Amino acid sequence: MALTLARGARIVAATHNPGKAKELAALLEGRFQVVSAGELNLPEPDETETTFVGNAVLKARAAADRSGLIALADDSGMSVTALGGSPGIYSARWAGPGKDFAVAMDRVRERLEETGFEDLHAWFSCALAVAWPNGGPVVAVEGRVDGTLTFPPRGTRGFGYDPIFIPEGGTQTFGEMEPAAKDAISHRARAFAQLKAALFD
Ligand code: ITT
Repeated sequence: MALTLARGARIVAATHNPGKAKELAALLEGRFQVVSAGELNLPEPDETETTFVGNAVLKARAAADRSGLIALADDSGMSVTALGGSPGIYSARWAGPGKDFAVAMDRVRERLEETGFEDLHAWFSCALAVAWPNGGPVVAVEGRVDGTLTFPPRGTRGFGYDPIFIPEGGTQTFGEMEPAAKDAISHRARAFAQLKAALFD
């Protein structure tokens, strides 16, 4: 039997990041009954894997087995070409324990300054994983959006590194764009489209 995620299913969104949770809720568009990891008091597992997909699977697996519900997890980040792909899977960690993204964005700027700002190309990646409880199956997909970095940061919308990232073909940063405009092209939306094609009835 094909694996499907039926309309109306009760699922847990396995994220503790409010910015992500908001975007995931918009993408899910009322299709499922979504409870958050916070509402269920689920612990945040250590992200010990070395890829976005690995960490998304780890988070979905942990939440599904803890909650007994189908779990959707997101592991994402921004990679900078001139920095050899950093911060990548360490994107959240560059903001430090206070989760201060002004600090993280400044760290990116400082590291780029050392390279003479010659190459400002960057991309966002998003891996989404759905895991069924009790050691059940897991499905993972990955989406990406390329763009250019700009300093100083611009815009107060979105979250994380959005104020320094201009998607390819655009002029505004993700931090300046309407949420719906970001949702139309983002790494998260692109991963989500694949999940939809693979699993939704
Ligand atoms: P959970 O693990 O609880 O979901 P987290 O914030 O720790 O939350 P990640 O380990 O996946 O999640 O870290 C991803 C980081 O990458 C996130 O904190 C953002 O700073 C950044 N990021 C991911 N998607 C982004 C987006 O759409 N816009 C801006 N920054 C983004």
